[in-house]
Amino acid sequence: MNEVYQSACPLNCWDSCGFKVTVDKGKVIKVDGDPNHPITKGKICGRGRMLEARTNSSERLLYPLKKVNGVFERISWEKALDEISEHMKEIKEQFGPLAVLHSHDYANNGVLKNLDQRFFNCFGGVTELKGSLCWGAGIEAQKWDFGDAYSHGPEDVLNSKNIIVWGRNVSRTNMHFYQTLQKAKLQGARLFVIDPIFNPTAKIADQYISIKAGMDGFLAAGISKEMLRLGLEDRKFLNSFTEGFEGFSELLNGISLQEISEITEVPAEEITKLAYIFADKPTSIYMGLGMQRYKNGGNTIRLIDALAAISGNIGIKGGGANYANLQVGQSFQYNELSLSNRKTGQRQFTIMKQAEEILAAKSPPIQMIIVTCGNPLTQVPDSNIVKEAFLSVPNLVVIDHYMTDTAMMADYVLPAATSFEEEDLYYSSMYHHYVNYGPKLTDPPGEAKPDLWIWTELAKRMGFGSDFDYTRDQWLQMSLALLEANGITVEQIKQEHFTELPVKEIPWSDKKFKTPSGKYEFTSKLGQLKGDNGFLKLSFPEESKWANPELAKKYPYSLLTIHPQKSNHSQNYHLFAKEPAVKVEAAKNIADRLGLQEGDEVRVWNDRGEIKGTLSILKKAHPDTINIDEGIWSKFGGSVNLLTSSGESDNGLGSILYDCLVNIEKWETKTASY
Ligand SMILES: Nc1nc2c(c(=O)[nH]1)N[C@H]1C(S)=C(S)[C@@H](COP(=O)(O)OP(=O)(O)OC[C@H]3O[C@@H](n4cnc5c(=O)[nH]c(N)nc54)[C@H](O)[C@@H]3O)O[C@H]1N2
Ligand SMILES: Nc1nc2c(c(=O)[nH]1)N[C@H]1C(S)=C(S)[C@@H](COP(=O)(O)OP(=O)(O)OC[C@H]3O[C@@H](n4cnc5c(=O)[nH]c(N)nc54)[C@H](O)[C@@H]3O)O[C@H]1N2
Ligand code: SF4
Ligand SMILES: [Mo]
Repeated sequence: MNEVYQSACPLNCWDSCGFKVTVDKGKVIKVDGDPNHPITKGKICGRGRMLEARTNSSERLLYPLKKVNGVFERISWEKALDEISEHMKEIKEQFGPLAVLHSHDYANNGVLKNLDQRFFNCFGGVTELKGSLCWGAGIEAQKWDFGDAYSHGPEDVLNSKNIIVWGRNVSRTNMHFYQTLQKAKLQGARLFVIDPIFNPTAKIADQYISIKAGMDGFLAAGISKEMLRLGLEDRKFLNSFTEGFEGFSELLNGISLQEISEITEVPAEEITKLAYIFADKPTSIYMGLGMQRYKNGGNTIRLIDALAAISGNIGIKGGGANYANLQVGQSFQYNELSLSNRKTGQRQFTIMKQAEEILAAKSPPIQMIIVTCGNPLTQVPDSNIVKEAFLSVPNLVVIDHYMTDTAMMADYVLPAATSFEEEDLYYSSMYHHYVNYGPKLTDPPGEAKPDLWIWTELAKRMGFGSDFDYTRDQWLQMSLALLEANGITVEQIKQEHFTELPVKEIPWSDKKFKTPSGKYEFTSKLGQLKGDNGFLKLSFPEESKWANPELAKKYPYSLLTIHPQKSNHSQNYHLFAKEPAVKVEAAKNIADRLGLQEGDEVRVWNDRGEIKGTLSILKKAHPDTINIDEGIWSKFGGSVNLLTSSGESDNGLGSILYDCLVNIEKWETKTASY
């Protein structure tokens, strides 16, 4: 008999959907949306549905594996865990705990996935990763401006007169927001989409603004400049609640509208028109993460924040510089879960430069890498160096569901349970503020085990087993400690399947900011504390004709590597019915210039690497723009990160994945001429 259970999507995504999962004879057979979920209301995407295939695929890792003479052999859990813990003890003894690197990302939004940190802290503290490939530059930017990165509640956009979707691929990456946008439009809101690619959200916009990749900070500055020229700024907000406005205004005086138009490749009249739109309040900005993955990414987000401030669209209904919603994650108690006070030492590499740092590390050298919830060989920039670095380390342990490109390089591969095979709570700090319950619905196949079981077993062997001697309920209770006062308990969430977290619907409505001055800071004191002068800057992407004309001559095209429609990063490609292949999407002007036709085999390259694929012409993309979706495995022609740079954003904490110049040529002709 089939049973249907309420559950939750674990994937790293804006939407954090509620699920209805059908189980038949101990097997998940269908994943659907939960119509009772207040935000996601029964609708889910293909990636969510594919979790059924991800759970049941015959390619799942079923047993621990050890590489012997270059070949994987099955090994018992006992032996694998004994050997790994012995290696860890030896390494700690000889080199200290920092000789172990924990390389991870956030492939699973489960609260208890963070217990990996507890394990490593109890070990004495390992080399950790800081910053984020995903949203790091923008988070840091909003901390400088507002004191933190908070968004409005998901329904508040219905109060906006004008909505600016700025570099967010809403219909593909944030489907429930797309539905709310459609509703807002029906109610009369005007929608503007700013993006180098004419994406499906642009199709429903009242106006699409096509922009040169990486130049959004200049556009925001241009709109601010026009607002000041036309006297459209919100003087009351500026005078009462901000600091450092004079510095910003001076910056704007140093550049003309004409120059801004030339740099952004947006006509001056469009910039002026946008100044009026921002003055016609409330105007909300919904930023995506694509546009801050550039060298100037921090300043880009800061300049957009500054525009929201000048126009007085902060802390009001229907407004906001919406980027991330860290209030959601801050509801949970992570200090006690992670036991950070157990660290005896600390060393951090940025996630972007982990490979270079591994290769350079001397005191101590990296002797072991443990990879959890991440696939660095595919997802971390500059794959050739990532490969070299990971292969240079004597012990590589990868915990995953599948034999990924990273797992292929490992010395030990440990098979993990999927979200339907263990109990956890799921939330995302990107969009809405509900936490969802995911019960254990089935047993893992073969000998696959939950990550938490693996940490617990390793902890026992390492001599800190008592720090892991808790039941799932106790762990979950620990994570909810801060919420008890609001009456939120494990029992309640289990019963109700989701719960609303006590966060502000309209952040900053009291105009009390979390900055050192308590005001909105155009000149950031936090930035100054961190060694920057804190001023807003008009700066270029690292790889652009403005910053590096020589490079731009050799590599004239901007390469974006945006998130794929049907896969969450690298997680689904191997499960597609049709074998995936690299699709190279290029703006029409490139095809016209080079005489390329739809369907041609092309090569895209720069000094870091090359990739081959099939050309698809984008009729409406911004000139000189190319896109190859990220996540594709090497066996299918990837990864796109063979081309990307491991540079760090201006504020040090973000990636510059889209700050990437390339060239392109037809490939068939090339092979024929050899
Ligand atoms: N289908 C799907 N959905 C996902 C994911 C997935 O892998 N697949 N991943 C999830 C995760 S982890 C994240 S972080 C989010 C990301 O969600 P988004 O921020 O929506 O995704 P991105 O693909 O990073 O890029 C968004 C948009 O930025 C545009 N863009 C790139 N460069 C620029 C620029 O310089 N200026 C402007 N204005 N726009 C630019 C791109 O053309 C694209 O339309 O999506 C989540 N949702
Ligand atoms: N070129 C380019 N690169 C990018 C991006 C881009 O836009 N362009 N986007 C960046 C962004 S926004 C992000 S968030 C990162 C994502 O980077 P990653 O998180 O590394 O990517 P994923 O492919 O989602 O997942 C990594 C692995 O985690 C495994 N996994 C899933 N759940 C679990 C679990 O519960 N336990 C364990 N042990 N493993 C699990 C999956 O099987 C998968 O192999 O990629 C970044 N890289
Ligand atoms: S991947 Fe995102 S949109 Fe799709 S089901 Fe999961 S949370 Fe929902
Ligand atoms: Mo991400």
